[in-house]
Amino acid sequence: MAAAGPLTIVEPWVRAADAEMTAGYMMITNSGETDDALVTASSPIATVEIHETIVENEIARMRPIDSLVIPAQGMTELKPGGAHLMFIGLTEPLNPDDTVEITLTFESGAVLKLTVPVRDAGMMPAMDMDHGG
Ligand SMILES: [Cu+2]
Repeated sequence: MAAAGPLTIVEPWVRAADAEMTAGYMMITNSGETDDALVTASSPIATVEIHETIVENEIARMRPIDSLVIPAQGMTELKPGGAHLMFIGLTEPLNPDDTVEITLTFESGAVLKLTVPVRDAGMMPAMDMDHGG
């Protein structure tokens, strides 16, 4: 678990993948009195974007967003089917029990460096990863 000021990262994980792209998930809690927002995510192993999932005509699509608000006295969950970190152009395969270094930067200036475990997607509920291609 990593924390900076009022921000705490809970149960982060990255989906195992052979190549190309994958996604990362976590809960971010904010015990402070003011809203904050995740504005940048980076990793040595890929380009990282912040994505949200929107449903149009009953089809789920993902798109990059500039920031993800973490409300004061609240929390935001990045989860399959919702907001997530998108890892694009993986430089190496990710296997269960590997770890991924992730740096998160927030609007407040807070920076969190995480070492995140890789988990097998088969252990998680099924979900289509449709990026529209
Ligand atoms: Cu995505």
